[in-house]
Amino acid sequence: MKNSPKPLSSNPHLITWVEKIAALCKPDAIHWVDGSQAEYDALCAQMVASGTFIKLNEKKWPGCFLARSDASDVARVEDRTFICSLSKDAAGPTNNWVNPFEMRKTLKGLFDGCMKGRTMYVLPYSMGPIGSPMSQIGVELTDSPYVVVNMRIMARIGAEVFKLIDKDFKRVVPCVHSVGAPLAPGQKDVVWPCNKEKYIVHFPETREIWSFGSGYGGNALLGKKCFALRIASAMARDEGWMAEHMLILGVENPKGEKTYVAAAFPSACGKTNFAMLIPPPHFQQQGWKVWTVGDDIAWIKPDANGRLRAINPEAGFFGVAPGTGDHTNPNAMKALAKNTIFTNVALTDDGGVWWEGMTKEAPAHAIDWKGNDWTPALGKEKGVTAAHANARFTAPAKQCPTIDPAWEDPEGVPIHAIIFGGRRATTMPLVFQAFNWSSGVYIGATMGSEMTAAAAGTIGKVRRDPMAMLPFCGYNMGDYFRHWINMQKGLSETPRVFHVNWFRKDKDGKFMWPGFSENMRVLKWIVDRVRAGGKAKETPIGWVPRYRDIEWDGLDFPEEKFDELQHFDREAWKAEVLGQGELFFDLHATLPKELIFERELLMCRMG
Ligand code: O2Y
Ligand code: MN
Repeated sequence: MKNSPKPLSSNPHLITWVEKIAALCKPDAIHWVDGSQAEYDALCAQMVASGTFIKLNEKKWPGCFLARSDASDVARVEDRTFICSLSKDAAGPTNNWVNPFEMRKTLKGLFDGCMKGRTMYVLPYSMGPIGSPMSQIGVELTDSPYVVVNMRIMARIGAEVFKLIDKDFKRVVPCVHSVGAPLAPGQKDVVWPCNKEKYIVHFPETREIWSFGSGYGGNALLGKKCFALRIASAMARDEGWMAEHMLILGVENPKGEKTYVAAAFPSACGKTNFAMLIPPPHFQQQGWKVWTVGDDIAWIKPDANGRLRAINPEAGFFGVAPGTGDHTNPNAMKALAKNTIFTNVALTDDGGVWWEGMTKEAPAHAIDWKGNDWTPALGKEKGVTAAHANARFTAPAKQCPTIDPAWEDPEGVPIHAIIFGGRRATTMPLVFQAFNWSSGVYIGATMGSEMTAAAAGTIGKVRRDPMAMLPFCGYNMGDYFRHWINMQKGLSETPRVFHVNWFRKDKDGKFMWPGFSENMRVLKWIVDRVRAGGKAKETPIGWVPRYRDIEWDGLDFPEEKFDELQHFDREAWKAEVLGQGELFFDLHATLPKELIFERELLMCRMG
């Protein structure tokens, strides 16, 4: 090896493991990541020189870079994501399972020599604030400098994490990542190395992650979906906490009291927008504020008094750019205005970035995410988008104007309410509250969104995505539901559970609810229910607000329209409950009986 510097850790287990993986992957050099600004700047400069990064106009986009991925490497690859538990039943029918012994053989072949011609970075990271009792540590060995700089935004990395590993010998989740593109001597690298074969592999029992072939997002930034959800969900089940695909926000009322809410939505439901909600002017004048703790993942644990507290294990936002603009999410726009890495957005003629939905008017000319000339006419006439639909910004969370002062509190924030949501054109009212914890778990377990396009005959069919965790649960979904049921048993205070749907349509196919800032009205009702004994009406599906229970000042929303939006349609609900049974059928072997009873109770209440 050309370059094997002195390790930045004295932990003999870590050093031996790094040597073992280096012997397998055969990198040209090893770089122990210290996490400093100087190191970050040097890696960014190196990627500008190699063509992976384009430095943006420093005046308009200070500290920002653009990366364009290979056109075949643009999103998470669910069909190439594996849960390799010892038994197939432990992974359950909703995960891709491969026998771990077989998978280890496959990985050995794939990783043998896969880093030739490249540097292997030893990247230590903490998910959660350094030193928090709720945080967890991982070390990612990666041959991608793009991963290192993105991880520096998304997690706490570097020397201070090595210190923890050395001092406490805290258990570390080992993660090995390669883009799977070794270089022969003298071979010129490509701008975005990757491999058409991809493997995103999790071993929940030994708590290991191996990722091959992709340099993109959730496939490569292994602290995020792989660790903070798939591996952490298995750890959480064993240790009595919860790793959830949830945003966390705090609602401050005019008295200065804060109510924290964790919310799970499937993708394309405006999760980041909701996490950064700006209340309507009337609410602001009264003193209502919404604070952001996290936009994607929550680790939730009972404290010594039996109350649930949550941390955001991440330090940044890996947000979808298209659709994000000053008119939809000004807080996200401020968060990404500097020190941000953009991936697969368009490059404007003044050295800035643009994507569909950023501004009402498109620039007259740009370079699209594939590096081709783009004009609005191309968009209109040929449907060519300037940015990829899954284009991303990687932005530091601390730059968000509404970041909660307690977002890095090592003890986490108290969770008073849990919200589940979906994108449903019919059936689901704007908001309802579960009767109790187990009916709330049922609501989360049966949530889903209507499919909007894709395969013929699927439009309007509900894709069930329990707790928005279907692609992210590292074990059997039936056991996961049982864990949810069990979690309540040790609590002194149970968070209230709600379901929201911002997307119900009227008979003409128009959205009935304005959404965005106006969702504050729903949040206020939720806060009132949690804190101040807010009023509601009982229905077969749960507690619902009446018109007079919602704050309407500043919005012209007639009572008849609200009644239509909240309408409980018995026939539609009968079909809904039948549909809810389909997922339960697949999970029948492990489904907790509480959920079967909840379904029967719901059917009885509906008559
Ligand atoms: O496409 C990717 O690799 C990222 S997916 C993602 C990123 C940030 C937050 N959530 C998600 C998701 O798929 O839920
Ligand atoms: Mn997500």
